[in-house]
Amino acid sequence: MSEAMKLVRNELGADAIIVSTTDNGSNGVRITAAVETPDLDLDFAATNSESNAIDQICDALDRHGMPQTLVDRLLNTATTLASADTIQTLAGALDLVFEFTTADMSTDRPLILFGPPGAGKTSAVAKLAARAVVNRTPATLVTTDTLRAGAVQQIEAYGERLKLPVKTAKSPADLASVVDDIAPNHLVLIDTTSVNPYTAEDLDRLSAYADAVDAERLLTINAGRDALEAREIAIAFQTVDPSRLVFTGMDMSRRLGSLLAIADASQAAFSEMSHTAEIVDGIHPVNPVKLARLLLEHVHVPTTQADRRPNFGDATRQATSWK
Ligand SMILES: Nc1nc2c(ncn2[C@@H]2O[C@H](COP(=O)(O)OP(=O)(O)OP(=O)(O)O)[C@@H](O)[C@H]2O)c(=O)[nH]1
Ligand SMILES: [Mg+2]
Repeated sequence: MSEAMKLVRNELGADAIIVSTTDNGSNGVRITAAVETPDLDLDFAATNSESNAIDQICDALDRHGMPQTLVDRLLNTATTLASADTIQTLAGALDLVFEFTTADMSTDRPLILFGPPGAGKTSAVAKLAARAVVNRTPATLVTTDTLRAGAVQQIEAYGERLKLPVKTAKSPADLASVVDDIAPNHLVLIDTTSVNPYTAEDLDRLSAYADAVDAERLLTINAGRDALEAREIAIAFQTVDPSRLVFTGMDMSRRLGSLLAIADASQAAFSEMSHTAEIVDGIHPVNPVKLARLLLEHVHVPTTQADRRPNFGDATRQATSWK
């Protein structure tokens, strides 16, 4: 036995723990020993971090308030990714559950923005136009909003500041011919009259304009809505078949459940986010990591001014900014 013990110590070191011993009579003794290796310690720590990450994601999703079925889907997906990094785990789950595509700023197709009243449509058109100016892409603004008092003047003011042409279309047929007349190397950005999503007449009017041109359809909605209400709004807008989502007012909202509820119900891709009323550098593409950061960031209540602003790391702030 003492000889066998010496062999165990030589093989496994002084920290070896004897699990069992058996006397095999004339055949000698059998000793079963074990040792805790540093590798085993590391594995154990990683497992803890992974479940920590899932707990943090669970807390964050709860706090943002969103349909339970969606929370379950994200958590199930996050669990399969099994990473110790909370942001990466949530980003991975968001990437698998939702689609992310930035607004196509090539001049191939016009972009038409629509959404409920005051959602930030006209400002978003101007913000995308400002991006085109920075990228040196020629652009033309078109508005079909000839209904709201002052709407044409508002977009003309943006056009004047950005030194871009602004055109007005009074009917779907008019929109088709206005867009046809614009030089093909121009990015065409189309603003629309606001739509009450629960009014068939409003939705029909919007559809008629959207169908008049072959444009990328961007549903524009301000953040901070009740998630269930937002979901119903997205379902109502499905008749217009949006392909991308623009979220505005990100600076005025800490509960982001409505964003995920809208993306889930509309089946449209996360595309752009605006976190300021300023036009220049006022809109940014969304990707899974940015969205994950926002969802996790907003879990704590910010206490300083610096905390209040989401960190859009790749944003290059321009020298001039104006509303
Ligand atoms: N803080 C903040 N304000 C915003 C943002 N986007 C738009 N706004 C402000 O929201 C208000 C409404 O914006 P508009 O772009 O006129 O909204 P709209 O959807 O075109 O409005 P209607 O055409 O009347 O339906 C304006 O005062 C904008 O400056 C944003 O991301 N953050
Ligand atoms: Mg408007």
